Amino acid sequence: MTISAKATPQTLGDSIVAHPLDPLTAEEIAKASAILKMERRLGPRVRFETVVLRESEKAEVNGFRAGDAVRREAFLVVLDNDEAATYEAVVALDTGQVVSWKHVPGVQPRVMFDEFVECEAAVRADSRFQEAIKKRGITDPSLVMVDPWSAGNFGFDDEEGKRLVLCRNFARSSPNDNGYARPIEGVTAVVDLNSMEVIRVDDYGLVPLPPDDGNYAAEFVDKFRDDLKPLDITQPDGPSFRVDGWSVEWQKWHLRVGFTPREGLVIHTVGYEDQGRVRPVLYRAALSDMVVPYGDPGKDHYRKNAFDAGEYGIGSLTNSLTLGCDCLGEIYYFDAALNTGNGEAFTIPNAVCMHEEDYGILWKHTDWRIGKTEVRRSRRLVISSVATVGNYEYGFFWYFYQDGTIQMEIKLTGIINTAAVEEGEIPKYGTIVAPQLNAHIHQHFFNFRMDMCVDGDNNSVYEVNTVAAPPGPDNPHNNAFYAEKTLLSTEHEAQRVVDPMSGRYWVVSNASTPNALGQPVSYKLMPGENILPFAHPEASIIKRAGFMTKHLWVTPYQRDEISATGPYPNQHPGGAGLPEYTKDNRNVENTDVVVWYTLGYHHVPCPEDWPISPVAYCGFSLKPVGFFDTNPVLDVPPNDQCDPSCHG
Ligand SMILES: [Cu+2]
Repeated sequence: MTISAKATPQTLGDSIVAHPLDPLTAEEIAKASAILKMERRLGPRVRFETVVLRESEKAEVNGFRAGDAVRREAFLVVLDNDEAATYEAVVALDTGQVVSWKHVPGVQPRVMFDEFVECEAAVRADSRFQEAIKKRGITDPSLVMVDPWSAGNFGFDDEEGKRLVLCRNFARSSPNDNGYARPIEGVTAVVDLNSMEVIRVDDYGLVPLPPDDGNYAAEFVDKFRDDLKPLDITQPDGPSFRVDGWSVEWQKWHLRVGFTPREGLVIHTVGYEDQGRVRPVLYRAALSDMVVPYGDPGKDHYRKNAFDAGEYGIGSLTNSLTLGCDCLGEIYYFDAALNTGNGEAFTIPNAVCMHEEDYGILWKHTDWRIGKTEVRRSRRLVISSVATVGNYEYGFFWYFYQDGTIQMEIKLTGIINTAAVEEGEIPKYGTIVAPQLNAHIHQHFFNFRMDMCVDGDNNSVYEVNTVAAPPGPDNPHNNAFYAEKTLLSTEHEAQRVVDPMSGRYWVVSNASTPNALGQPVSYKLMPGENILPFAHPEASIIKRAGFMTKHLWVTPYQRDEISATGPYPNQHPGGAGLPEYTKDNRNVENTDVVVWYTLGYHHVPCPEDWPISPVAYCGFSLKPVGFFDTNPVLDVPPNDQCDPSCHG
């Protein structure tokens, strides 16, 4: 593990590159695109889906020392709209050369932001669409909100090979309206994104617009509650973390922050300082993909599911965060440099927020015999970003605790997706959340890829279940129960689901560096709330998002196995990603393992979700179990503000 806090920075363009894992700078993005445009003579009909850092081989990263020359390569994906063809390229930024150029047949890159904008304009201008909305009393198409949905893959011959989106539409009386309050039920425009033409407008029949406007913005609230007193978070001496470029040190933690347009926030090279060295835990962690399958079988609602990372690029949809609103206190922000559709760079200022939070008590004990209490306060480092994907907001919060715990918490908010129903209709596959407004039942599945390195690369994964001992001579009082550890030695053995009733968790262990008690040093993956998909195994979405069917997957590290859904989930027929990676049932014992955790959040909507959902939470933790020899936070000092009487 390399920590580059004292690296001598290298200048590339106007920005500083100090480490091989630093995300591409805006200058590097523009340069990579310019090189590719020139070398491959790319015309104006070519869109840039991806311009990202091609991360160096792990050995090169681990061997990197501060001040070493940093080799930089960009990975690009472009779509030629005229040829309907996708190409991958690698550009060496140091030499200015295209080092690889490859046509990738039969795939669709994700839907790009520029395409959203152009697509909305094309739908509004289409005469068949204007006719369909006129039937519903809507005369101004410029006020219609057009939401392009990825088309999925349902094996329809006329869709084969076409780059399609399904546009679902909503009526507004002003641009400030809640766009999701009045679905134009039953009208779907199907758009070919290569030609940017509306190829048809489906009309499933008239349903009236729901009556209420569902407005929630401050200007629509008549009276705010008036009993909130100020709550200020101040750190007069500043925060306790140190930042150098993308490198962060805080309370024995060493890590790097990264960012990509597809995954959003990435955490690299996480280690914890212990016994005079930085002990590695995680080489790389990020959301690998996610999908939101909906449960309504009617009209074209059965096609509603969105791979928000793989199909839309959740990183490129990240919010620019605001101090005092999104984040309170002493905040450090990272900006994200990303590519536009024409390969230029743009920056999302304040894309990643980092700060410290008081997190209640860390540990405590009162010895009543001597009237003495020892208590310490817990603090956590929070590194987060929030993305807006159509109607929904997703916050991704990585927490680092002083005791070695790492936690991922997802915050789900925003506006639920809606459909209109006839007055008095009680829908089976949804909930009425406002008059004539139906919110369909759905699920949010996330998969996090965690390239583990618990005290080094030679790791093994075990499942731990707690077992009740059977009655008998060993258990004469019938009280016995114990934790049973089972090695998961192959990819197929390591495809597992949660079992809260057995207290199930999984541990990633390194037997080559036992702790002082002789136990293999380990981290456990502690699941939180979880669920499995309800779609039938034959459903298109189960084939396309096979990762949902297991909560745990383990693979041996392969540089290009990055996404649970494979590199091109958009309109993919299925089978890619984890099901394909694990086909050969490779060994995952005592090797460099990647742990993939699937997390399902089940959403049966309720009226309180409307017109905007208060944050719902879900997540998981990585906790040290025998990684340390003892409680690692005995050295956290008592709080300055602690009343002396507390200590007896
Ligand atoms: Cu939901």
